[in-house]
Amino acid sequence: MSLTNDEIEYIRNELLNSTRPLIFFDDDPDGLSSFLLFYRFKTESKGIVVKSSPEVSAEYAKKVEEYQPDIVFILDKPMLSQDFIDECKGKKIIWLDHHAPQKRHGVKYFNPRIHDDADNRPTSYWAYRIVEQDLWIAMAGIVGDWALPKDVSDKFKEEYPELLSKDIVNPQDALFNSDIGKISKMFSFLQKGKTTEVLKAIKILTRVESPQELFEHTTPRASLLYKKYKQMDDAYQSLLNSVDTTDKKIILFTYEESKMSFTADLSNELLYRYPNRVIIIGREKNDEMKLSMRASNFILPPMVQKALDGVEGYGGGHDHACGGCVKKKDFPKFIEQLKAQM
Ligand SMILES: [Mn+2]
Repeated sequence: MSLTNDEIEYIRNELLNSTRPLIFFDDDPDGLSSFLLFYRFKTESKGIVVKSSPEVSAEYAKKVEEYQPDIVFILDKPMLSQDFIDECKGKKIIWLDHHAPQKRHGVKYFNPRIHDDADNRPTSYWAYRIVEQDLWIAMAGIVGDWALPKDVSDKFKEEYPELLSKDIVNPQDALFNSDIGKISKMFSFLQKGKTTEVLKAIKILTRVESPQELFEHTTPRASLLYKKYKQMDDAYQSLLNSVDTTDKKIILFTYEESKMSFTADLSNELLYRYPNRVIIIGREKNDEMKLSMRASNFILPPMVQKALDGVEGYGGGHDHACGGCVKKKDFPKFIEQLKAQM
């Protein structure tokens, strides 16, 4: 069992009966999609995108104080500061997420993994189950989080065969090889860049009527979005094209701090295109390399541990996605020792 029908109905009623909801959401396609679904169901809502940190920190309590909502929703954020909750002084807060379950006081917390740890269907999936409308927006968020739950994707393929063909059965192909995947990418790229521009784009997205409008940019507002997306995509493609793929074991891409906000998009796409290699994105800072590593065909943590032998640094994480940090001077040694195990 995942989120129960009672829980889904509870959240729906709270949203429906609210008069001035304030919604904080994550700045990825899943977070944006979840917000758009809630907003379009309850247009009195106001949204605030929470960028650059997985946590809704205490500082955001000021926004609550300023806006005076009757209820606060937190969507797709893995963490919520207890100070934020305390500073909201008893205001009703509903937090819907699908990352590792957290414990907080004074918040109504909904997470499918509390009931079933294996169920990490995206927040936009649950948001769709709550509002039961705008399936195309939900799918853009779901696919963006590398998921393709059977119930909604079957329904979507039925309604929009041109956006997702029946032959596509795994999440990677949906993301990189379908038109709903392109809409998902728009959701990602439209949230990059200057905040004022991002807010404008989100505002337009709340009004777009159909995937066709967005995709074929049949209205001036959709053309504007498409233009913004295209600018970001051009920058992204030039980064992607600059990645050296001659090494058949490891794809290594390093960049200087502040230069880029495409890390996740880039590593996901490289992993999709080169499933047999280890993808390493390194960010240079002072005399260190901060690493983000991905691999589909290797279990990374033990390999990373071995590669750290005689290297100043640390690393670890999930089977197919790890993080780490090593001194620049030891970086070549780390890479050699990683390669030796492949
Ligand atoms: Mn998510």
